[in-house]
Amino acid sequence: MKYICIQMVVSMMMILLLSSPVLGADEDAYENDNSYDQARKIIINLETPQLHSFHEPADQDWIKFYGFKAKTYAIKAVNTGTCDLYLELYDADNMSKSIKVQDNPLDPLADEILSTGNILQHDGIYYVKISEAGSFSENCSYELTAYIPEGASPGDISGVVTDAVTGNPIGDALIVTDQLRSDLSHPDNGKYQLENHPPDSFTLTARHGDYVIEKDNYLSCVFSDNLPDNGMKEINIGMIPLDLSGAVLVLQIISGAHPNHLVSWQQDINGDRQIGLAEAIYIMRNVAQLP
Ligand SMILES: [Ca+2]
Ligand SMILES: [Ca+2]
Ligand SMILES: [Ca+2]
Repeated sequence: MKYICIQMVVSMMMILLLSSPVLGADEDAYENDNSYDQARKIIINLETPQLHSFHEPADQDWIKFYGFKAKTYAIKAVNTGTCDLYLELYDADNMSKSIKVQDNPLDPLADEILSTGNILQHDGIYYVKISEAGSFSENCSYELTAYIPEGASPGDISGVVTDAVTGNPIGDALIVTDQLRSDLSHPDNGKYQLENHPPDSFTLTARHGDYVIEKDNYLSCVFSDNLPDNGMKEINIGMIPLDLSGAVLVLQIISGAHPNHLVSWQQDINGDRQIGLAEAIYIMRNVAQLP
């Protein structure tokens, strides 16, 4: 009896399966996702694309992600069929109108990349609606990815910080750049390293002193330079001490008695791109503790 019951259940399941409506072959795995509240998440920076299609004229595909303010995201739809892809970005805070539309005006079959640029006004959920512009195409499929576009490859900036008078390494010199990278030079050898520094132009500042009472021991230096893509930049820094030896060094440089190739103009304090009387007077005032 038991055996017969099981057999009947199996037979009924077979009948149900065979009589179920067959899903359209081109309906993608993310259906139903025809409105924002049915949107599927997309994983940022995942290389494997989501495979989507438009299986009927009314099909819309919605995805969502959590975006950070001022961060740039790219939503890329690669056209693997024959439809005109149309992308719209929505902010969950106001779904009445899209905040950006992406649709190549020249080529209906173009891949579309919607970049958020700097339009994300706050941290939060953002939606992207992908639909077909124009009339329905039978063969409509596309591959979808979302990623944070990275610029050119970072590089490294490194060097040694020394005392321009004695040539001895200086430890604990503070090296910072306007790209928000920093290091303190090594006490033993004066070396500093800024790893994975963003490429292109940067401004590096070196200073040394008592960081608690904000008293400088050396003239601070400012270097502006360009870091090539994936490149390396060596910047060795000879710092001029804010004491009599530094004042004498500057006077020697002015008189030509000291090669100034070790001391770059980046330490100038009055912006004339050279080490001169202004710097000597500045140091002397410092030594004499004059305002
Ligand atoms: Ca779809
Ligand atoms: Ca859909
Ligand atoms: Ca298009």
